[in-house]
Amino acid sequence: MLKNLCIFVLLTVLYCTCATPIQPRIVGGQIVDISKHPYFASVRIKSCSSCPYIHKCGASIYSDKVLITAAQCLMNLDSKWRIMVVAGANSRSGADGVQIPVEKNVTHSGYNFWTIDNDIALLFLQDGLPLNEIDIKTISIADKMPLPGKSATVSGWGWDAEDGGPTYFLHDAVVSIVDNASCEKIYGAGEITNNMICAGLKKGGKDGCQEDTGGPLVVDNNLVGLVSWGRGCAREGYPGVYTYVPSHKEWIDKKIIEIEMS
Ligand code: 4AZ
Repeated sequence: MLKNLCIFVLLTVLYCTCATPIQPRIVGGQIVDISKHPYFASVRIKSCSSCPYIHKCGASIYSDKVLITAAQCLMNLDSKWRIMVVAGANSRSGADGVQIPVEKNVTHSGYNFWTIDNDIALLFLQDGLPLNEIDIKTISIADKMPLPGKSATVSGWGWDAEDGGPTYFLHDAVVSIVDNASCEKIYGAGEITNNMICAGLKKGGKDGCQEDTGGPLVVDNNLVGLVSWGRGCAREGYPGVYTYVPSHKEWIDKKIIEIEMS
């Protein structure tokens, strides 16, 4: 009888351990396969010749040779440090996916460290990405501001909580667009510029966080935002603030022509 009870208890413990769903990631998100976000890429940096490349930021594939990320991601990089883009990968530090070195990067000249305005940069790859219809694809930039309340998806390998840690597998979360006027009321007059867009849930719980920076916020399959800043991560009443990419479309296309002609 006692033996049966022990076996029952053991099986119950085993069942509970194995059947517990994998902890949600980003903050309040879920693990997803890269084929759900084939435009997503990781920006990895190495700080010495024998150092490994380490994930730093997210990025979006705009063409086979050009990616869009946040200006923050390229700040304080020593000229000797090397940047690698990894596309088509599911793991944060594994060897899966395609790895291509960055040949040149361009930070928006209006990027302001204090106000985080114009938080955008371009990465030009040494070789073209092998685009396909499965897990390495380009994304177009949205041509208008999504309506408040519209669902938007943020993805990345960033932290799973404000005081949490990085995640090994790619994850995403669905948040809602918050209009700029409401967002400005939350963060203070003048804090939310026309180059920013906010998204989150009133009750918090879902958000991008550290090391999701530069990664895409997508509405109806178009790129709307880049993870940029916010008060903490996923706090109640504080949406995440994103670089509003459509306001930089002209700058992006102009820079690409300029660099590709040079
Ligand atoms: C960060 O530290 C950071 N919740 C990124 C995104 C957000 C907050 C902080 C938005 O890179």
